[in-house]
Amino acid sequence: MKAIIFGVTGQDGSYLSELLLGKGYKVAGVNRRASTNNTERLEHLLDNKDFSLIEGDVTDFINVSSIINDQQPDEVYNLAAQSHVATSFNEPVHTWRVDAEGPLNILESVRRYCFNAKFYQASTSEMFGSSVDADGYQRETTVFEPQSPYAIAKLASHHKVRIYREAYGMYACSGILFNHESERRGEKFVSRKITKWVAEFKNWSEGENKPFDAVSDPDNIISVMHPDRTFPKLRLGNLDAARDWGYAPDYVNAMWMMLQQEKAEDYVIATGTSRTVRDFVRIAFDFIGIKEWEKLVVIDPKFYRPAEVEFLHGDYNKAKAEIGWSPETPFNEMVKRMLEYDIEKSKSCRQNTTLI
Ligand code: NAP
Ligand code: G4F
Repeated sequence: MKAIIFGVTGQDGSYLSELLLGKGYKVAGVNRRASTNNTERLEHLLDNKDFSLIEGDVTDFINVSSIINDQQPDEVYNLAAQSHVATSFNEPVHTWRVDAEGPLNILESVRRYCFNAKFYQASTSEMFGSSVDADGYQRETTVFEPQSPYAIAKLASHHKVRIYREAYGMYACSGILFNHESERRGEKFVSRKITKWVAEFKNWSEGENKPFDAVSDPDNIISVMHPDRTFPKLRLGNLDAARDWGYAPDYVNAMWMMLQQEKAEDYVIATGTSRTVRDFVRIAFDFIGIKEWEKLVVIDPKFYRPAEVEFLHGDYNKAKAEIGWSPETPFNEMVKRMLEYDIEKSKSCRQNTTLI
């Protein structure tokens, strides 16, 4: 079997590559040219004889259609996106090109040049926006009320996938994935921003022999032993937003399972548990033994969004019943893994900095 992954350099692209290679697939990943190395998450796969990288950009139809035509894949996974919701308010046109036109370029290329390939699109719980069913869940039948340029572009693609399935008879489906995080999550998403900060703070405060004063300076934490040494507080936006957070490796498994069915269908992939950003912060601080975390956090209006999705809570019963998927990794275990990874990473960065 041969798969193409658009968005291979991202969090999900790296886990999906591992999963498919483990199942004996040949994997071709499409990555954009960049002025710096963007294959950090894939370093351990670059020598695998069944793994290859092809330069490409989903906004370029000629490029995308040549890749599909040359490769003749059995499965196509589109994970490529401008995936940061806050950024989409600053770059709505770019977000539309990548997140709405990009999937159309791939769908149309598959239809013309490789009709029997199965296609997976990365749809998102952001499409629900402010909509929730009376029982407090979002599911496949919930009305969509997108609240951001990102969600609108993703919703356009979601409908296009349905049209290519219903009108042209292609095997095309969307996973409506709720938030999923990991040690490989981008550092500007709130989960990783928190675990990275908590890890760096732990290492700093231990280096300072623990005592610190977080009250006398509104923006910084001060070392009591060396008052000239400070550490910036964690700056966050809306702590009341609630998300249904799962673990990314569990979620890429669902993508693959969706393409192994007789008939293409869309599925919600979630954990069924919703927590606030405040809960995430509290649990992360708890792991390093800090209860009074409020003193270490600054609420910064810069991180509030012009329009917010306040509450996400997914019902994954259709996926459980029809494709046999359920989440496996508990929330606290996920936060622990992210923190342990960031603590080690921050230690090695400090050592390298000292060496330089
Ligand atoms: P991510 O880490 O931001 O990865 C996005 C990938 O898309 C990166 O490889 C990026 O390449 C690539 N990309 C961006 N613009 C491109 C372009 N013009 N042409 C080709 N590739 C391009 O996102 P993720 O967390 O892995 O998420 C994967 C997909 O699932 C995305 O479509 C996202 O919108 C969707 N999704 C994610 C979540 C979640 O919680 N993680 C939930 C629901 C849906 P560079 O490395 O060069 O930037
Ligand atoms: O981590 P976030 O940036 O993720 P968001 O906006 O929920 O989007 C992620 O999940 C979507 C699925 O629902 C994906 F489609 C999308 O691609 C992406 O992966 O923000 C989560 C919440 C928001 O309510 C935000 O307002 O955290 C709040 N938040 C509070 N302070 C913050 C911050 N978000 C960020 N990024 N940074 C903050 O400082």
